[in-house]
Amino acid sequence: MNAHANSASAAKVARARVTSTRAGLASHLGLRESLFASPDERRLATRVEEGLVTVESRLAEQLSFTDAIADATARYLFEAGGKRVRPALALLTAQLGDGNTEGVIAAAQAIELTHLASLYHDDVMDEAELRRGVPSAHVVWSNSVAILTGDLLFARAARLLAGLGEAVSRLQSDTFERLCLGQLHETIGPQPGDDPIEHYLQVISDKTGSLIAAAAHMGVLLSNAPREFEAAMMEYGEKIGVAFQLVDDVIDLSDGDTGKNPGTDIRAGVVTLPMLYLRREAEADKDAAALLERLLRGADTDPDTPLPDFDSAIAELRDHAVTQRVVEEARRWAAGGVAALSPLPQGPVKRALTVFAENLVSRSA
Ligand code: GRG
Repeated sequence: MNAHANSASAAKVARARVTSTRAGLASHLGLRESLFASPDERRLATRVEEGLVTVESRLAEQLSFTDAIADATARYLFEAGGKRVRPALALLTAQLGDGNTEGVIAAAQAIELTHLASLYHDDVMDEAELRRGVPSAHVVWSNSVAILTGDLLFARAARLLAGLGEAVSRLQSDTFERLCLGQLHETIGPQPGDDPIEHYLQVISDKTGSLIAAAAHMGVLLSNAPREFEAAMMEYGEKIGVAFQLVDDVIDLSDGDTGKNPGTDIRAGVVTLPMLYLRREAEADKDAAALLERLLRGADTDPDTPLPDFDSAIAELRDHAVTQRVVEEARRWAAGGVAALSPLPQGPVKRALTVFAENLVSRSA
């Protein structure tokens, strides 16, 4: 493909993504429906949406490595979808300061590229078949290609942040370190003496909370917002990030629009909080022990082989009290995030962040 055709195609993709990003902002953050009633709130929504449009088209331009293979592999998951939650959050918190500055736009791209890079790597390690409703990159190409694509994306994220100051580059490195540590601790599992549930919560704080916290923090850092909001944004992002992951654990048990079968994570042997709670319950309750056994029989089996008993065990787990407890735990984390917003002035940003946290949890209802 020549350079002109390449950029025309990137622009077309960006336009399509912008449309779905707008829908994504409305549906995933739930902001349009539940928030933007007053003129202030509508102005805020417009600024965040304008920022998302810019981020989306710049990302499409960023995913060009003067190498047709690298372009194809790097664009693959970007074009497959994604909610763009992290850039939306960075743009939202930036409205506490000067709004969509060039630094904020660059950081929002870098955060999404870091997220994208981690998805390529994660799918290799989890041997995941699907991502964003399409076959995972390692299934289409190979493990090495997927890993190297993640590395390329991570390199591009670092370049976008170069020159934005020491605090920004330190935040990006610390976040990257936590992503890797979270993944490492998940891979090796709890060690003797570790509580498996505390271990899991630490893993998801590192794997998911850290990047969402960094997104919220970057928005404040790069918009010249008051410094005293920084710690609040980190705490808010971290806590809603944990809530977000816990909700994902519950969504894994449902028929939804993820393109995955219910219980895909459990079948792949991925640890989730409903399973950890069930394990704890199984120590004292024989019905829980029987359900756990049926679920474990399906774990690590070929995902293409039908397992009707595993499917019905997943349906039972979905309706089980342990899953309800995970939803309540997610609500507590989200409420902790909202409580962290106390230093922020009353206004549309604080209200949007509150609605965002609340809507995160209601995704599982
Ligand atoms: C190369 C940056 C890098 C990291 C290596 C693999 C790894 C270390 C860390 C794994 C981090 C990871 C994949 C955490 C899961 C985070 C998560 C909740 C993913 C799903 O996020 P959504 O729902 O996805 O926002 P979309 O597709 O909507 O963007």
